[in-house]
Amino acid sequence: MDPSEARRILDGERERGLELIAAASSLDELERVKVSLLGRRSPWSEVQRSLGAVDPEARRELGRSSNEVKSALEDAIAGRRAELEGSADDRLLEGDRVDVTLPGRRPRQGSLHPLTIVQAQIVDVFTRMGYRVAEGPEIEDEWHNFEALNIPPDHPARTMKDSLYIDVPGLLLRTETSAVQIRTMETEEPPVYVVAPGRVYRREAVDATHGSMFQQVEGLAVDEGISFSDLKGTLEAFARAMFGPDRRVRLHPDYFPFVEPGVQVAVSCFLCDGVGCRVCGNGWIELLGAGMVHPRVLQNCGYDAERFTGFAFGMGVERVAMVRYGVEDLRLFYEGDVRFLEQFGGAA
Ligand code: 2NL
Repeated sequence: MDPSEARRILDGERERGLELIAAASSLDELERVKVSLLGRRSPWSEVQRSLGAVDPEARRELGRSSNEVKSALEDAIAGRRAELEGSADDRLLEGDRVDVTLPGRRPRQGSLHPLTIVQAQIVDVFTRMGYRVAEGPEIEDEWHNFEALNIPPDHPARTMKDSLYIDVPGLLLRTETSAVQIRTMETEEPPVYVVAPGRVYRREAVDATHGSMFQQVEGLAVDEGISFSDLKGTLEAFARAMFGPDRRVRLHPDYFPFVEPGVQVAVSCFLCDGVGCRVCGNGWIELLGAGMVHPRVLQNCGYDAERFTGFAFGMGVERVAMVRYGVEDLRLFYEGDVRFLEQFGGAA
């Protein structure tokens, strides 16, 4: 190769090379540019290889120029690489950027279960009247669940058909929270004013208004001089606190082994005020059972039934909640469907 031809190539490669390097827009592209400028098949390598045939005087001159071109290109490549690496970092940082001034995402707010709300409201009405809350075991013995409550051994409620017994003889899942109140009377002297909220279990076919478990609030007042009118006044106060100040209470005779007399309690409908509507039918909503505590129950707990009298009542929390919220199928309370549950809001 003619030395002047070689010089022309070196000058051209330097100029072309610096342009290509500056224009490289990625590290990959820069690598390709480097190979095309200084690789084995590059014009610069060709000049390098031709040096051997050039006479010594010119070779020294040309060799120096060739090395200069090489280091100029290498410097430019190193400079551009540093730029490209820097902007790759910048892009990464930009992509990961967090705007700390954005408002946060609110976590979804939970709410109390409607039955929890209603149970608390029922219990509240009575604690404000001076009642205390009593709790007890869900697995009971036959004495507290039946015998003490004047439910004799041959009573149909005691059969396997109606109650849920467990493997241990004589023990069963409590069928009403009365058992808790029996325990209270066994351990405390009158006066006794307690409410017993809790789960109770029965062997029942599951349908829109029945399940094998439901929640109950029972109440018990035993003192000197407690009369049936105290029961009625208490139930009226309860109905008004739960369903509004204009509510009236209606009592029908009913039978429970643990009370005498026993009554079925209905409240005037809070939607139609007792006229009759789709919800109540005839203007009255049957809500609970109650009565004067049977003297034998008081005696079973060691109380002097000549001196003390009392009343008791029991209601299903599901029943109260269904009436209160107009829910027509009790199973909705147990399916855990958030679309149903979130309608009751109360984060009390
Ligand atoms: C209902 C009816 C009732 C009682 C529960 C009771 C408790 C004791 C003594 C006497 Cl310790 N009675 N409880 C009385 C009458 C009715 O419940 O329909 N419950 C869901």
